[in-house]
Amino acid sequence: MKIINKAAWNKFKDCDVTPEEVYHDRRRILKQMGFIGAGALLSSQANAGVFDLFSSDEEKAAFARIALPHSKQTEYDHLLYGELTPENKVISHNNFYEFGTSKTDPVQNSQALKVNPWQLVIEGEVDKPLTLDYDDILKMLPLEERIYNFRCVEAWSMVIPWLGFSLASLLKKAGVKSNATHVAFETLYDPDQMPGQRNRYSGGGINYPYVEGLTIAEAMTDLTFMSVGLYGKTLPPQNGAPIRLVVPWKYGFKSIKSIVRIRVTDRQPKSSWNELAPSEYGFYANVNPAVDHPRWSQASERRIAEGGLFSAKRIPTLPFNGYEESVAGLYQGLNLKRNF
Ligand SMILES: Nc1nc2c(c(=O)[nH]1)N[C@H]1C(S)=C(S)[C@@H](COP(=O)(O)O)O[C@H]1N2
Ligand SMILES: [Mo]
Repeated sequence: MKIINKAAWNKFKDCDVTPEEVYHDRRRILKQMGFIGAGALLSSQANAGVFDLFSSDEEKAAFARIALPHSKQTEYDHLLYGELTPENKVISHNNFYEFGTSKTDPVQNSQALKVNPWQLVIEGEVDKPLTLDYDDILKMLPLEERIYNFRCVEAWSMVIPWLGFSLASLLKKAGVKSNATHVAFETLYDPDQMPGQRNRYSGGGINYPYVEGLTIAEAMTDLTFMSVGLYGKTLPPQNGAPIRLVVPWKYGFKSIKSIVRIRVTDRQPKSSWNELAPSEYGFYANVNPAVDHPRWSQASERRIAEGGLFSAKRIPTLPFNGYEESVAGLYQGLNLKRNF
């Protein structure tokens, strides 16, 4: 990873080209910006100026995906099954009901989402409540790449190289009080930007904002990840920019996107899908091939690859999505059929 070269940036900014020339040559500039590894270390103001030169939302989104410096964390790699899902699939086949309920709605409707400036509040049963802005989110902790199996409750799956840091390392910055039992998460609520939040039908019946929760033991285990990027760059909006949760041993709906609030609490928080249909979606939502969804089997899954969903290969689903050795200990004595 190249670190931004300040001289190169100044040259680009102050050179003689007019905005029109820049505009017409924007594809080359996008490439050049990528080449110098721009973004992560630029001030958001400098970013905003260049951002305005790009006309379409797709171009803005392409520019907005900034390369992020990171190290690779391989501790869980031996638990992976299958190859990496191609990036174009990871960022075009999504569930993000705030932008519509079909798989292609999020990529189509989310490109103008304003992720910078952003505010993430960490509050509740903590010693030191925190308010993080966009730059804090990307820079306050060293970024790791972790490749995880990802399994949606709808029985499709991917293998995704995420960038981010453990939730535990973030919560330690705020200091978790000893009476804490759970952690609650909340997605941005902004119907002006999120068409799915404007009425009950466009957003799949969810009572927004989308909320999720974990037990404190789940939150503090190392596997639980806060993602700020994938495939080496910042998250695109459709995957939950600027920051989302990734809990790889649970069904995908637990991995809440575009988070604005993390509240450490002393009671079990609400979970949007559990509220909507408690007989179908539990609070724990651990991937479990032995407990079927009332309307379909969870014994196997379609692994998304090149080609359409229905050309995807069917593979068996593993207990805890393959992470049994890392997390089964969290549930000792718990009846996993009842607590699905
Ligand atoms: N705020 C919010 N978070 C969300 C969702 C959503 O609709 N809204 N969908 C969930 C579901 S069902 C899945 S499978 C994953 C999909 O993540 P991906 O699109 O990055 O693959 O996001 C989860 N997080
Ligand atoms: Mo999902």
